[in-house]
Amino acid sequence: MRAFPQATGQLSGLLRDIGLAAKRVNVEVNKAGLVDILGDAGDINIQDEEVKKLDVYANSQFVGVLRHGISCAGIGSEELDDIVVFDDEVSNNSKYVCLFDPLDGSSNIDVNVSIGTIFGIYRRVSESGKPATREDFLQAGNRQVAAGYIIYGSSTMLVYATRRGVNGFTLDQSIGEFCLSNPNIQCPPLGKIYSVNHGNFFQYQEPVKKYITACQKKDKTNGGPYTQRYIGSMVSDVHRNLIKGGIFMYPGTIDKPNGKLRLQYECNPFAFIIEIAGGVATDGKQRILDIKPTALHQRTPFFIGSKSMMEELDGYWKGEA
Ligand code: P6P
Repeated sequence: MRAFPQATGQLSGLLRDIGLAAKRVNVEVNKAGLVDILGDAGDINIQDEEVKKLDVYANSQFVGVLRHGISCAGIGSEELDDIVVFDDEVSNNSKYVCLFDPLDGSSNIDVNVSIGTIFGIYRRVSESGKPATREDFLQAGNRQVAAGYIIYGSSTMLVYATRRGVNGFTLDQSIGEFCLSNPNIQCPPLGKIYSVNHGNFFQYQEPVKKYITACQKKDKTNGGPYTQRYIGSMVSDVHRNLIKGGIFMYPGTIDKPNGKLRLQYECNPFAFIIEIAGGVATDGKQRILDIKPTALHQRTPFFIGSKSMMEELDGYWKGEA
């Protein structure tokens, strides 16, 4: 705030609201299994996936804090079919909208694998003083003003990026506050970890298969050997690669040419973060952040990570390697 005395404080307020919801979700995630919050809520969400109770709880927490804050005019959520416009006088005068996946990797809840929340924040393009509109939520990722994630793991971390940098905060449970633990995170330009679901290998396009095979053949003479790590929880896989260096891939397949991951609230936030940290994110052909969304829940093939590894992959896409 000192650096920007003209700032209204709305973005800081929005991030504080997200931190509050994250602390509440963290309490439930930490005791999942002890209370009847595990298992399926019985519903099927728009992704045609069984909705687990923790998903529903997490979604309600993020919608609730953002609706009652002063900084957000509306939200788009992986759990909700359509956008939610907070049509009240305070919200209609708020500067931002937020897109989020309230609990990504929820299929891992029952087996105690780390899961996470992913969010992206945009300055609204619709007229202030009036309700947010659909185009507020269909902006290209390069219009984000901030993006981040919370990882509910061995410790709970909030990592977020603005154009000034990427910073990580670890939840100190004894005081209930996120404390700066990872200032100015930079993604190492060289990595030795590649993350991909090998079960789909024979469904991937040739450039992807060639790159994966090249990863397997790395040794001490050409920057390897590489390690394959795939947790199956995107927040965990991308967070590890952000800190240690590496590449995460969720390519399109014969069955799902656009892959599985969602552009607006999974890929765009991570693409924003990784680029601010010095890495690269594409759909195989173009920057993720340059894609103009046409639908709230659209999917995209997703490749993200260390600059040098992404450049090597790009060589295969271009047919040069
Ligand atoms: P697959 C979790 O369900 C998720 O959306 C991401 O967090 C994760 O990276 C991906 O799906 C894993 O999908 O098809 O490899 O199991």
